[in-house]
Amino acid sequence: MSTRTATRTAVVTGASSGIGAATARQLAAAGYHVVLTARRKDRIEALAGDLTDAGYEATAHALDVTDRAAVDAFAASLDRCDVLVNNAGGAIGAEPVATGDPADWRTMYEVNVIGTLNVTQALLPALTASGDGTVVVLSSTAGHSAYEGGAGYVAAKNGARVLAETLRLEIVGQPVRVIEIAPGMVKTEEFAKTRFRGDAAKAEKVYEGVAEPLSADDVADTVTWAVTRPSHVNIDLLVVRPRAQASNTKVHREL
Ligand code: 8X3
Repeated sequence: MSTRTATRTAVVTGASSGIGAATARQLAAAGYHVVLTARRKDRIEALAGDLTDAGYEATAHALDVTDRAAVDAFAASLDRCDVLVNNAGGAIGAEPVATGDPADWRTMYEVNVIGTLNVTQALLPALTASGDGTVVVLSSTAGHSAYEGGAGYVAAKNGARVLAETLRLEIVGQPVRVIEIAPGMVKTEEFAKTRFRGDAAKAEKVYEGVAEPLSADDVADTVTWAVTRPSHVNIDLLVVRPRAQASNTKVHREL
């Protein structure tokens, strides 16, 4: 049981599962007081409880990042914020441009871009006031190159990428780092299932024959590494893929 007393606070969005949950666990272990946010209150409360039982500092706050009033109220409730990990996001659908549903595109833009914008805007004053703040944007390799069937998600992740890149330009000189982590193929319990609207067989196909897709912990490890570099070191962009994936469209499958 750890007896450490955390002073620095890290907010993680989308902390109910996958990369967000793994990042919350790793940042807690790295000595941060983690504030877990997600829509699913039961999940983040359970994880915060586990972390507290393990001797770490963790609290849960139910939050929909697309609800600006709720985001503002959340920001006002925090005593401090040193690190913000914008992880909430995801893909819906894999239809080609010709047939993709505009409603899916809109939803993806809302959560991946506007959600990141909402939370970043709301917490930027606290991050700056900390004197040593860090904003992390979990984008995706999809934010760096297109692939067939990916356009809606690719467009949204490009939006998140550009938000990070632009913010870094705009706040240079202020004590806040802006880090983009762009993961490739990560096998989590929910990403592909959500994308394929609950179709487990389609979701499983994404990883078919791939020896070792990245795990949520592999990505959380890169987030934690980037965040825990000395304050003057800004990891602008970290792209991480499994060895079996050379590009979004070039994947080695042992079938
Ligand atoms: C997930 C990567 O290849 O499914 O962000 O778009 S991919």
